[in-house]
Amino acid sequence: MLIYIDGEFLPKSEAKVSVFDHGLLYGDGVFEGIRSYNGRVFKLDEHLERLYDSAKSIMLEMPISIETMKETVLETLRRNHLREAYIRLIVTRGVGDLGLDPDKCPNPCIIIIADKIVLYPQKYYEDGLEIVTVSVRRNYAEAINPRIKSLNYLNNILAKIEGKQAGAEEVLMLNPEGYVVECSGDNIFWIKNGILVTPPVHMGILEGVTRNSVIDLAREAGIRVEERVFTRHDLYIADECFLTGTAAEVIPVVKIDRRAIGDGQPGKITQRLIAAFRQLANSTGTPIYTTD
Ligand code: PXG
Repeated sequence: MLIYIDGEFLPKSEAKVSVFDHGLLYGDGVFEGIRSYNGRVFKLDEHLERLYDSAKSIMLEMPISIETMKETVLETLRRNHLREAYIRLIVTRGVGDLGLDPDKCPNPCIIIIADKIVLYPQKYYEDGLEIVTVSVRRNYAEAINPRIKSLNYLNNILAKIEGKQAGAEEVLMLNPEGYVVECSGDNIFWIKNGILVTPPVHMGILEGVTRNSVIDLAREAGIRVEERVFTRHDLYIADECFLTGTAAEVIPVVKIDRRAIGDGQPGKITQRLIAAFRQLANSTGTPIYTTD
């Protein structure tokens, strides 16, 4: 495996960062999780735009242009001969001293890891997931804004730990006001009387690339989509529920806090959107190899 790190492609054993890197010392940096299907990178421009927006928000000046970054991501995939991949793009504040001051870190560090994708078990898509609400709240937008895909994921990790202790693969997170926002690494949608609902981004969520694709696909299919505030009660009485994320794609939820959603089976609209998303992911994207 060859990993891109600060202008070089290095074998895994040699791809290392300094212990003085503020990404390690403070979680000071931003990242993206991107996927390629069948030799094409899915929604690469959207992921890069979110990365550069996250960097701008934390006042991290990107050392290379978005175009160069795009080409470097593609080159990393080529060097690893990958067609179906998971790409982790990381930009840290870089090396500084032991203090917090980001101004002491003149050179951000760019890392691109491209690996084979580990797929979720097929049974999750067929049977659906059971999720539970955790006590850990999603961050206040005024603290670490969830719209920033920052290297500081402790909030989500604490939620994940709590979920695993309850035997759940994914967890439902509320914002500080108690409204449903998202899961530890996925966005949430539900359907009632044919209307698809998901929280608006200002509620304190990551604006998922998969989320946005599913909203577009649903609208194209003539499904009404509403981005609005809702509570757990709305979820409990929903007809269908599903999660979206780069790794998960679209995954049905059949039980929330021990309550069966609808008839306790993956819903019809959910199944249509799973198929529509797979079709989109397998037929679009930036070609990695020019012969494609
Ligand atoms: N919400 C959060 C908090 C996320 O971290 C998503 C939603 C979905 O966004 P995309 O753009 O992927 O549709 C994410 C992203 C993992 C893992 O290993 C998952 C994410 C990030 C990092 C690791 O499960 N999900």
